[in-house]
Amino acid sequence: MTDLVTTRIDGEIGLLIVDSPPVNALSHAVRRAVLHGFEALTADVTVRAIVIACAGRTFFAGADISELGQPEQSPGFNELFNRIEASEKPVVAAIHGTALGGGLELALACHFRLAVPSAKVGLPEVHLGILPGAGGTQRLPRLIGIEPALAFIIGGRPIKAQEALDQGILDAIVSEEGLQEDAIAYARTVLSEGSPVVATRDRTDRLANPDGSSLFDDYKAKNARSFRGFKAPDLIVEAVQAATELSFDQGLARETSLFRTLAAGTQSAAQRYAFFAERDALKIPDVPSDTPTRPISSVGVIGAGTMGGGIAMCFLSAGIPVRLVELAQAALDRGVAVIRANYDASARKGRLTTEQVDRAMSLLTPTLDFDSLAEVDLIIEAAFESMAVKKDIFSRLDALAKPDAILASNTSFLDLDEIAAATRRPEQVIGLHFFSPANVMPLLEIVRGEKTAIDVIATGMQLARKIGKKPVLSGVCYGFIANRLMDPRLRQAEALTLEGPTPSEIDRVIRDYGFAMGPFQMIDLVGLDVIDRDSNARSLRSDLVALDRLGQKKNGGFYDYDEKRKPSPSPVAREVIETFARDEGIVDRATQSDDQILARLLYPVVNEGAHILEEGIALRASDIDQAAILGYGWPVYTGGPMFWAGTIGLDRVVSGLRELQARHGDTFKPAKLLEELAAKNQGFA
Ligand code: 3H9
Repeated sequence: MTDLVTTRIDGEIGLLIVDSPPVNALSHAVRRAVLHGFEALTADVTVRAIVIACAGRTFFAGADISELGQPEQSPGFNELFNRIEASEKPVVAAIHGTALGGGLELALACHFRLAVPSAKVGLPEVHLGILPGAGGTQRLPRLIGIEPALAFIIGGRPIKAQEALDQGILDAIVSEEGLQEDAIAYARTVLSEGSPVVATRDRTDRLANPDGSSLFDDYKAKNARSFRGFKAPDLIVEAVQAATELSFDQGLARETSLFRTLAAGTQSAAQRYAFFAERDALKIPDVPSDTPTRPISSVGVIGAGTMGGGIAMCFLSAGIPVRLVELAQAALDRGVAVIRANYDASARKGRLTTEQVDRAMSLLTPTLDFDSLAEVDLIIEAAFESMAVKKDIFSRLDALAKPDAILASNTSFLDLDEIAAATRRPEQVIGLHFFSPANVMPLLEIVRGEKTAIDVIATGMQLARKIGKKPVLSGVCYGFIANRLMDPRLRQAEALTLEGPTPSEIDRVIRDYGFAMGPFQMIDLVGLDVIDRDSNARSLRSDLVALDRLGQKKNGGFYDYDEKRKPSPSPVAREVIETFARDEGIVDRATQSDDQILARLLYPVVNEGAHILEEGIALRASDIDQAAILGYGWPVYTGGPMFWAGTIGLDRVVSGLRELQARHGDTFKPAKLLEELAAKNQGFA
């Protein structure tokens, strides 16, 4: 009928097939084509039931995200879905791939839902800062009940077909290969058996709620911690509550109004931006997506410490055998024991089965034999952060590794090109920079050296996804993207506390902004001796370390800790801060407003991001935002530092930096790029 929709008639059954690559998003054009095709089948008197299916890799992946936030064009989602639901001819949704967001909402408006065993269904809108705005919050509770619907919509996690069948979202699972034929046969059976056609909107049997509004208040209170900062979850609860208190049409209107509030807000704009940023990060202009990659079927990890062990776990969990190399048996045993303990903890929490743990552990070969690395496809060095140590390791690797092996360093700060120069194959050297704890944090910086070969970069990007990480490409500089970007926040936090605001005040402001913890909490957690250990200059941290205050692990750091690791302000740390301030000649200590604290800590981050961008270390501003969100837990609903700066206005950031420059010197001098964009009234995007 059109390029987007074709219809076919098979006896009494009309089949409507949508084909809008890559993921059949329900753009305005697709909705119009679906409505058109649907009306044609409805008007055909020979057709007694209708099957809706999609071609290509998946059922509808939801609304076209790039159209959200704009006025909805006709036909609107509800107009189309209500039309489908009101059909007198039974309508069957035939699902393969993923039915997500508006895609699942379309299926909920159909009278029957079938899926292949490998299919998944979900309402992931919450991850885009919105709520299901096409009937999902009204129809789903009618199908599966209130609390399951709340958990499903607020969790946003797609579930497998079998689970969806058990919950009552699906009516049947059909064969993997014959979806459309099976759906047609199902529709025939519906007709021949005269199965009742019940519109989801008319169902009320699962809506009983003896607890009234307290169920919803309790739900909000119970989840307040995980909802913290996000606007969508509370409004999702309100929309589902409306399903229990209002008629279907009134509930739908309430859902639309809440949806529009969220879709027009900054949080959703930021989260939609983050969705595309994650995908853009995979695109490297001179590394086309069809660049051949090297097979990686075995990995060597040098160093069984916290980083090395975490890195090894990433590969073991993905089913890739790992040789873990250490210098001494005791360190090796300790490393293996920690890996085992981490896996056992996951099993206890029900995240892994014991079989999965056993399988992962069976892929681990701990060894003191450095030469055994000669057999593996990829070697990742996670040794002590010292250039001499790393160069020695890489020259030894050069002598023994397979000719086509990839040699990677997990260095956080050191010059990858200098490390690569210790080998005769710098084109095979790459940085794979994991974030601690490596088995948990989603970011993997793929560091591209001056000579790193294209296929080695492509392999790194692909491998990252294979082990469940989100890669961001970085050029070589001190700290690469994420650490370099966030370093100014750390420095300014320490400088600021000398001027008056306490560590607890500063941490609170940063938490209020949306981070899970403030910079001082982070230093205490990581260990005061770990950060900046190469620097010999006197600092607040070195003064605390001199008192053997190493953080949470020993004697407290900026905070004191009780036996349950609960922090409290530390009189000793206060004394150290005051003494240091006096020695630095800072006498005028005073409180500052939250806005001043925020500007002091975060504007320099934006400025550093601008430098990273203008130096070409990051390919695009959104890569920097991804690195901050995924590596440092920068609140995703702000979009990351660069996007956030655009939302508050780059001119405001520039004038804030200029004020700080006037008071504290050129550390705060605005980057040229930042000034230029601010002058043009543009954002980084
Ligand atoms: C919604 O439905 C709102 C409604 O409740 C109410 C409305 C009133 N739109 O991820 P991939 C692009 S909100 C536009 O690499 P995969 C993506 O950018 C929506 N574009 O593939 C990429 O482009 P490129 C709720 C989309 O196989 C390409 O497609 N739905 C959309 O790894 C391939 O994507 C969701 O949140 C979209 N909806 O994963 C689902 N989806 O190649 C979002 C994808 O240029 N989508 N693109 O970079 C996904 O989760 C995954 O894409 C999916 C496929 C699992 C479908």
